[in-house]
Amino acid sequence: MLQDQEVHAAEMERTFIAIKPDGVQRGLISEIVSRFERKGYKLVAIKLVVPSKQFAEKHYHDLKERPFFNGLCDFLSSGPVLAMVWEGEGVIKYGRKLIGATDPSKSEPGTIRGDLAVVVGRNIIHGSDGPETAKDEIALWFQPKELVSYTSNEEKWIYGVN
Ligand code: IDP
Ligand code: MG
Repeated sequence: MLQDQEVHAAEMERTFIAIKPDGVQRGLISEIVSRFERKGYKLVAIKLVVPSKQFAEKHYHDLKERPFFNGLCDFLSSGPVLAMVWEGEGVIKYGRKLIGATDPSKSEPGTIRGDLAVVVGRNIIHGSDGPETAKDEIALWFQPKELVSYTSNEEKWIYGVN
């Protein structure tokens, strides 16, 4: 039979979250990081990078037929992006909830985009939309050795597991 800790570990998932150049330039890093941190998710990787246009095109490859693709990739590669991996139970789906709808004019108040952004082309943050994308995006942005596995002292209080 699985021990509590093993069940807990098996349920852990990781998602790729990035603060786009507009969020970085607007000084919103600490505000955004703190929302994930205070929720109880665990930061396992973080770095500030200026992606090349080619890299941005890889990241957004599934949108290449969309009319805004070129402008979007120009924008993502226009300045520093804060790339992160966050870990926690249900973090992929709930991370998207914290972020809010793609178009900030439709995002609920209380969400990151709802509270901090106005237009879809400058919606300050990216989050993986499912387990497969999360896996692909983490592998695109980070080398395995950049992902830090550790036990947070808070976990037993967040999950109630000894
Ligand atoms: P998501 O970021 O909420 O997952 P996607 O549909 O994957 O939304 O689109 C990726 C990004 O492309 C959005 O975050 C936004 O910056 C941009 N985008 C999406 N739709 C439009 C649009 O209609 N006009 C301009 N930019 C858009
Ligand atoms: Mg998306």
